[in-house]
Amino acid sequence: MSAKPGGRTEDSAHRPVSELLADSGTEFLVMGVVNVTPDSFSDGGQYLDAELAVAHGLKLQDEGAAILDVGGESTRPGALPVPLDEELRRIVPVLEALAAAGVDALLSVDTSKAHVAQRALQAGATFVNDVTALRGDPEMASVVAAAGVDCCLMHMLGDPRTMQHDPRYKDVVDDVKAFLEERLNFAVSQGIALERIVLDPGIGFGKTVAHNLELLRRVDELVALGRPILVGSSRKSFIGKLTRRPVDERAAGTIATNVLAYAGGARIFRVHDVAPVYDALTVAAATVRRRWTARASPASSTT
Ligand code: HH2
Repeated sequence: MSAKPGGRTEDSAHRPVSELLADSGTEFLVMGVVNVTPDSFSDGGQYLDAELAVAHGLKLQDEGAAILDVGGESTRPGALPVPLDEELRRIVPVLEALAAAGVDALLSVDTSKAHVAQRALQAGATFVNDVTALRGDPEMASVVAAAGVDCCLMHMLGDPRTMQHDPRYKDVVDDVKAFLEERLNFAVSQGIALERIVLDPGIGFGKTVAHNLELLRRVDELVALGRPILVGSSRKSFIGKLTRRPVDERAAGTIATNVLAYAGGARIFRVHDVAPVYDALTVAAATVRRRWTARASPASSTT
């Protein structure tokens, strides 16, 4: 298992993700998506078997993922909630096996249920990715605070059943920013350390194509909140609407959104196609930061 720049070292499991970012040398982290679900919008059913999910996670790590985000409940528009036991049955064995395999990547659990988060933390996760930003379960904030782990607070308008029904904002960036600021203050008031918090505009969660593009174009305004911004645009339907590509042919569109968001100051990128996004961000980061590490290339070339 090779650790790429941005991956965690042996004792880094409990270091804040913001520290890992600062030490990454590239100032970006790629979060690889491991969906253990039958119905996720882009890869539903592909990794429902725990062994396949683990193999997929290991592959994503080798491709450059510094965080592996393991989820057992789809949040696609119209998705129905998954019972607690079923969500546990899907994700706990996968997290345990990844931890037992000694992965360098941080393990993240994509859940809005406090009990699932708690079990995931016992199984080796150190990052709670809660798309409800601590609103879905009243116990979630105290689970994250007590464990002293990282969490991601994401903006969503409504819930997955209703969020794409005519979403409206006064100004989408101002509204999302105000929401994230309020959630950030709430999380800190509940005892979650500021340096453990990552914020996410929730691309595709109650947003039109125009809303998503506006958020990507003005991501610097969210960066001004002072916390690392995570962007989860990977393969989402606005990319399909712009390119007319089916869900498994949206890597190029995904790269465009991530590189632009990186240039605007976003730092964590949740993606399905880790290898091409990692390469694109490596080149983007070298360009923006004027610093890079040259690696031996398979075929030497001077161009
Ligand atoms: N998007 C999805 C799920 N979790 N978490 C964060 N923080 N940000 C996101 O944008 C985000 C997320 C949806 O993508 P996916 O997991 O591929 O699909 P599904 O929810 O259908 O499983």
